[in-house]
Amino acid sequence: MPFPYPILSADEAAALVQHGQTIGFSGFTAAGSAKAIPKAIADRAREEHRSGRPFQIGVLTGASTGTSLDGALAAAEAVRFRTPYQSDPLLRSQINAGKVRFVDMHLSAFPQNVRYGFLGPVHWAVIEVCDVTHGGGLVLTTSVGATPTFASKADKILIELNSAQPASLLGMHDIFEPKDPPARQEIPIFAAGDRIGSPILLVDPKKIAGVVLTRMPDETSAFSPPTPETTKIGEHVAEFLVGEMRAGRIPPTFLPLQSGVGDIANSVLAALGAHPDVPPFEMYTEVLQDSVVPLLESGRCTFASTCALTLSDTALARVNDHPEVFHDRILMRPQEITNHPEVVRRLGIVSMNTAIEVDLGGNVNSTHVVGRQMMNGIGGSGDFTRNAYLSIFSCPSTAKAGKISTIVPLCSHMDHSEHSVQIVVTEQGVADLRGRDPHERAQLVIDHCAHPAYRDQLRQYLRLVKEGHEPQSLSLAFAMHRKFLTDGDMRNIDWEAWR
Ligand code: 0RQ
Repeated sequence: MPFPYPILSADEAAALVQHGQTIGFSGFTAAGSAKAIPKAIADRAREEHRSGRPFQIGVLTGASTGTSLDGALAAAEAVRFRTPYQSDPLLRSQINAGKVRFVDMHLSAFPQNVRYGFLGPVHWAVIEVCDVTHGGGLVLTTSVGATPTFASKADKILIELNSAQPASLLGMHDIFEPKDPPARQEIPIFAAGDRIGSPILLVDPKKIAGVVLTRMPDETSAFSPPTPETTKIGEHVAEFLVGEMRAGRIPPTFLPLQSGVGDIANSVLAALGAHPDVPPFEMYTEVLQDSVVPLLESGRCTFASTCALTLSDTALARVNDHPEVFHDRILMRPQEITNHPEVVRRLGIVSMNTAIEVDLGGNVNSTHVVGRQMMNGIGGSGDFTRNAYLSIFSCPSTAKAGKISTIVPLCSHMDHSEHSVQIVVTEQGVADLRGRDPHERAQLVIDHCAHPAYRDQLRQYLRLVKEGHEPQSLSLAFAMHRKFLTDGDMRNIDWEAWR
């Protein structure tokens, strides 16, 4: 039977896209991101700009992407609007310079916000697949993200059929899109491994405008080797969870784990896997990173439900080369399902995410440096934190060679409030804030988590703000941030001078 869809070059596909349109691209982190068509759209934008014509698009994705997507489009100044999450350095600088409108959104809510029409029309879905059938069946690659929603909402679909992604990924996806209110029903996941949907994404074949043949590996960046700080944080988290199990607050069979993205998250999982008293565990998470691959092989991690395989080339090759080990132990689902508040609460997930700064009340800033400069976005951290059985945030106690304390009187931007954050961990130790009032919380955060170079000045602050339910001073709460902006260093503050 002849191939049922027009085969296009990436340039021909890009030529179909018009200035001002909104495109939903596949991808959740660099895993499964569209690659060839966004690069060609970037080239097209450059051409248009050279001819004096405007050309910019709205970019929707599952989460962050690879360099061929956000990086290439940003370099061509082709992004008008971006949501829900990004981590590309150039795009970040354009967002912070006010050149790109960026909306930071909870990842679980993003697909329904698209379906509800809150973000306007979606003109195109650009989807990477490892196989496509005559009847519009798509086998997605290394992530699911928001692709099912883009495919159902978009006017037209362009496909990248990527032969670098093996067709053996078939069977690792669990595609399920909830109905919208008032027809919404429960999401019937009662254990991390419950399969509720289809291994194939079915789209209307009439919407497929063309297929671009590619051979491009995912652009996942390598992890840095663990540092003494990240190792210590990992050990603290593992010890804390073992203590919870011994105290009977975590069942002996353990609870499913969610872990954020980055080097700290990678170290925490490695430490949990290595701890002799942590029993084999499941993951119900949104990103599967390298450290989980050996744990799945050894049986320390018995199942991983995820939205993406955010793996280095070598780790991904291990998964692809050994389907007999991995295929029954991994399911990739849409972000709406991996991060769904209902499921997170029901399964009793232990959530572990990373903070930029934490304040004395236990509020967390995950997104904005000194309250103004966007880093990446809230991602899925809020979906898990607000609904977890136990919500843990970790970070090194200082940043920028000690000039910044990540423990501050009041966060300069608030993503996760004291009502959701339960445990704070730095390389210094663990502050368990459960059942503690604001004054007790402040003391615990300083004593257990602040760096020794900052403890005394934070204690001085507490002595200045004894009154009230919240130990805060409206005139001094941001004095450490203000000192950093003036002197480039938060250390050795003279509180009276900053009133
Ligand atoms: O800067 O890169 O210039 O060295 O921030 O910090 O310590 O390397 O940590 O890479 O894990 O990122 C919160 C940003 C942490 C990330 C955040 C500087 C620091 C460094 C990175 P350099 P680290 P990580 C699942 C869950 C939100 C989304 C989320 C994140 C850089 O984890 O985006 O959790 N989280 N999603 O020097 C100034 C401070 C700082 C600071 C750190 N207080 N002030 N700079 N830095 N603290 C995933 C998804 O949702 C897809």
